[in-house]
Amino acid sequence: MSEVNREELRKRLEGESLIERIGYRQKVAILSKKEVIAKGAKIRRENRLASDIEDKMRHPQFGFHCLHYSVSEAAGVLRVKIINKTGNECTVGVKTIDAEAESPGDYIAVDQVIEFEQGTKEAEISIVIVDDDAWEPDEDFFVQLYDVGTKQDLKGEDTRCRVTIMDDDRPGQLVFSEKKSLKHPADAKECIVGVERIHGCDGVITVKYKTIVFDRVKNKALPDRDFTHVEGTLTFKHNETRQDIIVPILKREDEDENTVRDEIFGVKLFDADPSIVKISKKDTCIVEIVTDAERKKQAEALQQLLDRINREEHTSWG
Ligand SMILES: [Ca+2]
Ligand SMILES: [Ca+2]
Ligand SMILES: [Ca+2]
Repeated sequence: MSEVNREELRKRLEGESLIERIGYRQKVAILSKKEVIAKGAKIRRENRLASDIEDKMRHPQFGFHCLHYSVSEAAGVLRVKIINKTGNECTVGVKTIDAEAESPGDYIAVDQVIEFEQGTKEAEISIVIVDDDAWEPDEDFFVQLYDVGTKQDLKGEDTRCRVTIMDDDRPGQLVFSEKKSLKHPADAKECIVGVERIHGCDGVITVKYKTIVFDRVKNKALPDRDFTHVEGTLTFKHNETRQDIIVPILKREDEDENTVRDEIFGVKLFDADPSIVKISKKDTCIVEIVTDAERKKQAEALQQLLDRINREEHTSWG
């Protein structure tokens, strides 16, 4: 649903009383400043009761007890109370209306007729709230009373009730495993750039990556000469906390055993999805292709030793 449609829907559902609505909205803005709630927490909260509004704003016969509930995603079921003000034998229809929260992804829609017996002043309906692992903003749906005969919505400020579903999932943040620059030995063919998902691992998230050339750097590494350009999308499944980007490193054509390699390029992360997933301020990992001097020395020493053994064998047996 587009933002405009949502806004229109909300206007229709929140009724005509502009002054009341502004006051209420400010209150709700404070209340619904996205609260951090523990995963799996069962929260059911009544934010605003029908008794808070003036009598003349209410329907004479039927109404909700509470006009705005907040419920955590993991609450399982929300029970919504409907009042039969006269206590007479009568019927009323009650149905849910999607807004940002939609049935059946976020909750299970209800449309039923409630039959009050003589003297019964209250009834409850149960609405199932659907839990998942995906991050979402806090989302609303509405519950509406209607006339069973005409199917028309009942008039009055207490004949619709708003339900806010509070999300409890943390998709996490993305950082490179290597906090400084990654020194990659030139003779190792694959450079592995690790990406860690921290502070939460709920739901599936993705992030794009690509290698980049540092144009203004003197010893910049170039694609097809020093490394192979790669780009793509990393997908972290639910509970997955690490993914690797693999960049093929090339042997330079002009390279011989005296060449000392020292070139740099970058691997950049961008466009995380959902966009609430933060990428570390350091969104580019610097890779330094280096000749491993220590390893080279060891290899040379080993070669000298082998040569000597060879020579000695020749002397002894030759
Ligand atoms: Ca949901
Ligand atoms: Ca959840
Ligand atoms: Ca969720």
